[in-house]
Amino acid sequence: MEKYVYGKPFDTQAIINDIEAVPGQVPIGISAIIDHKFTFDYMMKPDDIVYGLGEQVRGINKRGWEYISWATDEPHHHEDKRSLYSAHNFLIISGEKTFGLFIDYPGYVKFDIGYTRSDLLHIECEADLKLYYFEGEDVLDIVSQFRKAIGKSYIAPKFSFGYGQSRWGYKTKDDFKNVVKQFENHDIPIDLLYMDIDYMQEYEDFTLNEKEFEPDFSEFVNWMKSHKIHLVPIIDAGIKVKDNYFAYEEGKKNNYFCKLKDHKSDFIGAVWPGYSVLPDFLNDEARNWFGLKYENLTKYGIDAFWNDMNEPALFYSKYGIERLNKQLKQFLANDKNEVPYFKLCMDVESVKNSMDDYCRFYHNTKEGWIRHDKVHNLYGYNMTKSAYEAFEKLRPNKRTLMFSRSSYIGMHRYGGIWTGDNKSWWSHLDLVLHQLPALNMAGFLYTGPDLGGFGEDTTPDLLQRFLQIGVFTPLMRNHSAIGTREQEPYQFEQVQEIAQLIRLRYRLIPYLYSEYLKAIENDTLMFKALAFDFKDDPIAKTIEDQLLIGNEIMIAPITTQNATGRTVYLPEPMLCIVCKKGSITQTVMKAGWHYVQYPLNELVFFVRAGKLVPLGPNANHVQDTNLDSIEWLGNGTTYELYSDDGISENAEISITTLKRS
Ligand code: MIG
Repeated sequence: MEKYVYGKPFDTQAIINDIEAVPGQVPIGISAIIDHKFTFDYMMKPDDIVYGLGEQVRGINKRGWEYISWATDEPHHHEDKRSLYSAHNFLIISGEKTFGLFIDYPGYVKFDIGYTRSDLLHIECEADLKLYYFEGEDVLDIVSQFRKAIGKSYIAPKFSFGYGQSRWGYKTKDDFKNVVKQFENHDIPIDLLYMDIDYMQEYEDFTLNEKEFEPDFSEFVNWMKSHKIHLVPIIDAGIKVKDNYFAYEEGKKNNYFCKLKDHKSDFIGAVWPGYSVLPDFLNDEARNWFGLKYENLTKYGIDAFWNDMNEPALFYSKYGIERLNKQLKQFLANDKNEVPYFKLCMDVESVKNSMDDYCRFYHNTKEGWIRHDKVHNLYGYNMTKSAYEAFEKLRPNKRTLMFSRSSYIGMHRYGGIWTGDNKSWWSHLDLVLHQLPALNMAGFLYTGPDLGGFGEDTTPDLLQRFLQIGVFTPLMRNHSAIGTREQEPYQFEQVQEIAQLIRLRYRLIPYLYSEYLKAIENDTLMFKALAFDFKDDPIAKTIEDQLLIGNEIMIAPITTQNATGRTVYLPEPMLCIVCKKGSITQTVMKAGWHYVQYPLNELVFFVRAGKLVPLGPNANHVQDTNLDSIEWLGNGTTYELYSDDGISENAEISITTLKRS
């Protein structure tokens, strides 16, 4: 790893144990600074593949499109987008020359990866950055160097490997209890139940809805506990502007919110609670203060959270609305009765997540006052760090489930991420496969998509296909938006087919958790593109719809409607595992291309030759999963199991070699 410094970079703390900068130029490509703009250009060979960039749209090979690192509340993950919620500025160019780059700049960064010119990789951002350059034997070697440099990933509590049910719209105690009862009645495993913004009083962070949850929230939490359910409340970034609301009053008094240019007045944006202020997570005291507020929920025994709206999302701001008001007046005063419709729409749309607003507020950091746009991508990262640091005090020696919507590299030490507001679309199944390896590269191991799709109406077959991927992702959560078709498994007549997938997930938990710990411990990937392991196989390099999971499994999910099978490429001989109604068959397959049947009501995947995967007995909760009896998948002889107590902060990991008996 080599480090190059340009201008005066802000310390993002992405890299731990930072190294001395090397003078001069990156040994590859051409870097330049003109008018305080940094550019890097590299001529790619025709066969070069570009991996990385974490949470982004498009393929595993990032080549052929332009991407922008700018954390955005983007509910339309269409292929024409350039930014989603996170900024993961790490990429690997793999070809004749294989190298990695980490652009440690927390503002706006553009990556033109063979978009403008098919042979040109062009990166640009403001000239205040650290650039890390990695050379290595291959992709995996570079990934592991990078992962060592950014520090160990957050280890989620083991219970978070259970199935989670979520829906934006659960409001009353009974809404929540009914979900649990339905799962119990249908004998479907579940460990987590998510509470979206409606549990709060008027969307005020760290409050409980007075009618529903005050004053007997303890009772409710205990009811859930007795049903082995962990509640997972959401926390939003914005704090409602409201007199006598403790979070607002305390933060205002102590100057914990982001300020306007005068460094005195609070910046006023708007999110769910209406006008809101933004905690200054880049300020140590403010970050510390906000984190300790989670105590309002941990004191009831809550041990799991998700952080939302922390790009930060802005529906509008006071300033944007003032401008829009003027524009609307002009528009209404137009006596020609002509409607400049598109302009009107654009004016209205432009108040949302506007660059004007992001340039309007400031953070009070150790390095002085800094305008938000220069450090935009660090906001969600530091919100999550705020919680993590507080959990060490609020829940000493215990792991707390925490995942965030927005992130930057470095946040992986404090929590996981989910991939935001996907849709109930078939194309978003492929998106999951494309994102997972890149997320792992950036250090995010505890991750997964909204299964079933968040926006729009799902269908049972789509949900099943989603779950056939979700069986393998550490975060396995079914989540949907308010107003969409309800998509809990029991909403469909196929409930038992769906339940079968979740049951298999629980039987796989000892294995999945083991591979997850392995990936963290050894700075490796839990999800790999085939090309990462089969680097000399020219076909493996082109496969974008199959993934390797851990060291043993390969998945080749169905991602198209009505398909009952698909072509699968086996880079080496494997066993095809077919799970159907509780019984499992294993068939040896030769390397090469196959057409594999994959009906809707089965789970089909592959175990690599000479490997073994332990399947435990059925369990309806993570605490009841075990390997007391094992059904072996694969034709190997041993499996190296990583395990720990699943809950202590610095739990010792034990490594056991399991032998097929
Ligand atoms: O503006 O809290 O991505 O998971 O259900 C939408 C409501 C705000 C966005 C999150 C989604 C969550 C929703 N939130």
